[in-house]
Amino acid sequence: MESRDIILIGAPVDSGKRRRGCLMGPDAYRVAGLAEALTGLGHRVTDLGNVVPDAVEIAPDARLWALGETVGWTSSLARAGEQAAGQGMPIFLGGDHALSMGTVSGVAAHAAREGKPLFLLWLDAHSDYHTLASTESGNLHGTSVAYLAGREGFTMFPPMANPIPSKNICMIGLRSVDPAEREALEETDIHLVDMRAIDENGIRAPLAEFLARVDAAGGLLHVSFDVDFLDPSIAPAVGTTSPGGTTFREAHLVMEMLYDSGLVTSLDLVELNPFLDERGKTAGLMVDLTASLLGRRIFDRPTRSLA
Ligand code: Z70
Ligand code: MN
Ligand code: MN
Ligand code: MN
Repeated sequence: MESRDIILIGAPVDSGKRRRGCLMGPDAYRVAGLAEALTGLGHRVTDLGNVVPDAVEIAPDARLWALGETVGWTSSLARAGEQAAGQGMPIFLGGDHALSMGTVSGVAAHAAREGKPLFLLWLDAHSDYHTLASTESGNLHGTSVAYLAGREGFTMFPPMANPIPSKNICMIGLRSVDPAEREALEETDIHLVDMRAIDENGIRAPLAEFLARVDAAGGLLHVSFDVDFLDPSIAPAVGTTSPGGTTFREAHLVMEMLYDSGLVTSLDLVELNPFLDERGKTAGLMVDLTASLLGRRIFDRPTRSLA
């Protein structure tokens, strides 16, 4: 099995929405044994500790919650992400989903330097495709993909120097999309896999199709894994539960397929709120899923026939 250099980077971002607690996420992953699980699979693991946000001077905006803090995180995490992507496979321990504006823009800068296209797999109940103008909640964790895709109006943010083409983005697990997001998404080439599609056709085919495109393009692949991709019955540690999410089995299959593809070059683990967890259940599941993404398996396939 291929052994990788994995770099853990804590991103205790809690500014992307009003409900607090995601800042405890990085330590919950550490306590749940993420580094040990990955070392046990033969990987080399370095934990760089936690990033802090840059200090920025931005006037508060009554419509946008904690704008300055999120802008500060975006610039500090972009630097950390670009640097780590040059040294191994970064795993960003969130923190809420606003952190991806920084981590993915940093990884995108690295990909551009390598001359390779970056692909983005967004595993989430939500599309996080609001602009600063369209968000009704003012919660910036709901705007990350719009920023990364280069949508207009993020004027207070660091310019997105390497926007990700919409055809390189795939969202799986969708079940909570606001009307303004939906209208905008329908104008793009973003590959949209909602829960109905998963119910009707399974989760395997659309993921396999996306991975084949990444492979054919010789691309780098960033996976952004929101805890609410999972059904809240198995992953209760999220601020706003969204029923009807993916099952334990679907999620493990996704992770195993990602491992088999050999394409994943960086990963965000976001929206874990340990304050809302049940005896570490969600943190432990996220560690197990990350282990599946990095090679943990029941048997090597194909399974031998007993006949
Ligand atoms: C809604 C908004 C959101 C969680 C993302 C939801 C955004 N579209 N919520 N992740 N948990 O507020 O913009
Ligand atoms: Mn999200
Ligand atoms: Mn979400
Ligand atoms: Mn929200």
